Amino acid sequence: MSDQAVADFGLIGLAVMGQNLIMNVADHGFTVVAFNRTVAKVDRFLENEAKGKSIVGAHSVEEFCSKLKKPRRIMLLVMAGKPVDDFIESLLPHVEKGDIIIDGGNSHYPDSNRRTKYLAEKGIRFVGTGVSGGEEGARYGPSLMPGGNEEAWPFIKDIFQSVAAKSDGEACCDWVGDEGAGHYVKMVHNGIEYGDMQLITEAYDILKRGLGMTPAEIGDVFEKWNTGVLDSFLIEITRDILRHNDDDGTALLEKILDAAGQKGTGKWTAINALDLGMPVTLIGEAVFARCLSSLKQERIRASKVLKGPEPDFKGDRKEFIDNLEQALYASKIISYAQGFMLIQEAAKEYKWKLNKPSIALMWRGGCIIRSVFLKDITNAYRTNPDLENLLFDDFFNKAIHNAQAGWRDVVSKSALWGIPTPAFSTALGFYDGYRSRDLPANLLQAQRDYFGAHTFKIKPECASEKYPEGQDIHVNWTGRGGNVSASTYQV
Ligand code: NBP
Repeated sequence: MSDQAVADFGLIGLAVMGQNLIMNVADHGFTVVAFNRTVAKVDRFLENEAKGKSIVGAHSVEEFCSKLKKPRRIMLLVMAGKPVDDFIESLLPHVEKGDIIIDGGNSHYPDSNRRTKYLAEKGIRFVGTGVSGGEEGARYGPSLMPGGNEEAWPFIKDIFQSVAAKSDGEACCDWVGDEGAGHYVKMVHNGIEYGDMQLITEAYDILKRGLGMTPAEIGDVFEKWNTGVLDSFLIEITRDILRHNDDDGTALLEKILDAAGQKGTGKWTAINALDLGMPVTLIGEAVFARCLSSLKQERIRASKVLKGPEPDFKGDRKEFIDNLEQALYASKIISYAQGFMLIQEAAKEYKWKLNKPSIALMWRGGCIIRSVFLKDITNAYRTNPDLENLLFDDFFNKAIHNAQAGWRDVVSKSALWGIPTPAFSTALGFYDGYRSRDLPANLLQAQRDYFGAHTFKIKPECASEKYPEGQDIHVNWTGRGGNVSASTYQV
């Protein structure tokens, strides 16, 4: 090993995430070598933020690699997409078999599947890791969700678990699974984040339009909620946002244009749910709610011509606010249950061994969806790692039953008042569908067979010689069609 090889860890990408993560790694006793495409940023970083820390710089990829102990542990924190592939290509001439390349950007999991295979063919161990928690997380403890080539894990576990956030003394980082599993789990995390945020905005809207409360009053409600079952980072920041006044003494929130942006991870989750045929309805609604919000000009025109009811609150306000807390809690349980249904299906479809208690633990601290609630999910999956659905766990089963009356009150009143609650409503719709032994899909099957000869199966208890159990049956509903059935299709 060259005597230049002083660094335990190398990081490429000196933007906000990279700089903060380097300092976090250095604070935990590791020597880090830093590199960036725009090389001038390396010296600037060394002379400022990195000064006095066990951080060295490199001015070329070759120098960067020569400063790393073997096996080299190299992390990329650059813009997702082509820059990751470009850096991998530029590293290849300077790394050797057994070295580890980690992509910590927000990469789409199929890219990580591809990179794991591509680099394994060259003897390089690839890791695609989800990193959550933004700037502060990177600096003081992110949630880390690594997946890829498992042979890399023993070599990076120590560093990753040292720098990750801790929850009750446990690191919010564990091995997720093969190929792009780490980035997949990060994608679902982001989807759930979309859902949590949408639910919070609906609660705010109901308090504002339904009960006529001011931002400061709503802030007090969120403060109280943050001491109970909803205790979480997103409830906490919402409280602070509601209390943030502009120079004129009014809430800045009410001046912000109501047109939401998105970067795509919620959409990826919803698309994947459709691909896998999983009813992840709440994340889907959360994405569509952002799309609807962005049609601002069209909504202004519609508001002038499309009539609806006005909120007309009667009754006990405190009781209704408690019901709203329950509606938020119950909907959140549904959203996480749906998220884990998706993860479970992905594990089957992509043949990944995904560890559900570890995933819940990784989300408990450091990341945007961190909450007390995730401790209960971790407990549920630790008690029974093969739990079919979160709603079958005793704790969540009781919780959803207790919350139900309040949840139904909120959804029905909002509908009567004309206040949109796509996430609350879809959660309740899912709950009622999931707990229905019989759904009207029999009629759907009959319709499909009527117009397209798509066939149906008979209920086992109604099977007969004419309609044998398990067979694809086509009926000539009109007496005019033929007896040929179409090939069936599945989601
Ligand atoms: P950015 O996503 O803004 O990326 C900036 C870095 O990418 C710089 O080092 C830049 O080099 C490099 N880069 C770019 Br831009 N184009 C490049 C190219 N064509 N070739 C090589 N390098 C290129 O930085 P960030 O916000 O720190 O995020 C880093 C990664 O972490 C991203 O994938 C992001 O999605 C993910 N992430 C971000 C957050 C967050 O809160 N910001 C949270 C979690 C994950 P340059 O200096 O030469 O321009």
